[in-house]
Amino acid sequence: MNTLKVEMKFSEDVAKAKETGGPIVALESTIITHGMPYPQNVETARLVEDTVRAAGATPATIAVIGGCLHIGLDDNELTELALRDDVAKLSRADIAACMARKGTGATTVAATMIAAHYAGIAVFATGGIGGVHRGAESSFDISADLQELAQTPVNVVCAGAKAILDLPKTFEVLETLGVPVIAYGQDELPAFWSRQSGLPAPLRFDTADEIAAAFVMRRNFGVPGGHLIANPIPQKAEIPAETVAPWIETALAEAAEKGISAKAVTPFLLQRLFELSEGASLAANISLVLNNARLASEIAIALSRLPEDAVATI
Ligand code: PSU
Ligand code: MN
Repeated sequence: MNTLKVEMKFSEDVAKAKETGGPIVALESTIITHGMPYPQNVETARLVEDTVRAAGATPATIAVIGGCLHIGLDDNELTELALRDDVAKLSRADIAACMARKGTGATTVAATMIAAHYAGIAVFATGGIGGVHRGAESSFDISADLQELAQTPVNVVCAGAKAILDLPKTFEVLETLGVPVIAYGQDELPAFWSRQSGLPAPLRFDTADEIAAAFVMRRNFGVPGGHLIANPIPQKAEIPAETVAPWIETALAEAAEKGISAKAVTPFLLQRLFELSEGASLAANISLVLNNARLASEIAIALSRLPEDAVATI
């Protein structure tokens, strides 16, 4: 039954970093295939990888290609993913089915966490996690990303949950699930395109070392699950919440009118925001992802520097 083994391929750089115990930052691929238009998607993916390298870590962009779980992509693979419009959006529910059928799919936050953990990578940078959609009281649309954070031990660095969501409900659910939600360097949770959400952060940390220590302490204590680190978008790139709000209202109304549901909701809203903002939402999105890649690299480096005995139980 050889064919039913998980087929996993490390890129050369990632294999080398694994051998030497060097810091690695996992990166998702749904943001490339379903989160940004071409060619900005592939340009951003490359920039994010360069940012991780410049910060002293090794990037590992994750995707399923022809059934094989790739941990680290080469430029051809990255470009092909970015160009194709038939790539599946994979989450916990369907990543194994995609691998069994030898399919090709991009990994969401949830699926990237699963794959990163399987590959022994504890830090992951993204843009914004999925969460509780507005109107979830009737649609029940709550991203699988939240459950994943509750069970898979990976540090997920984001700029908050995407502001198209119901942010108070998203953070309520994270609290219920026991996920440590950490604002980086401020007291308030950030809101993706904006630095402020009006919601107080449950935890605040100001250094990567503190984040790494809290993560290892949680594991050593035997508490499963990940960490969510909410890193505010850089000041010069932020779009004030009042500016974004009407675009979100319009996009949400259109989604409802068109009956957009399930996996299509987030990509539809992001694309409409890009159009309504005349590209401003995308420019902000790119800036915040790069900022998250920098912080994730610092956390990966901090983790790799912890003494052996501190991480013995990982
Ligand atoms: N962050 C971005 N753009 C994105 C996403 C995150 O800046 O497109 C993706 C992530 O892969 C996340 C997904 O897991 O959106 C959430 O989708 P859903 O709401 O269907 O769970
Ligand atoms: Mn959903």
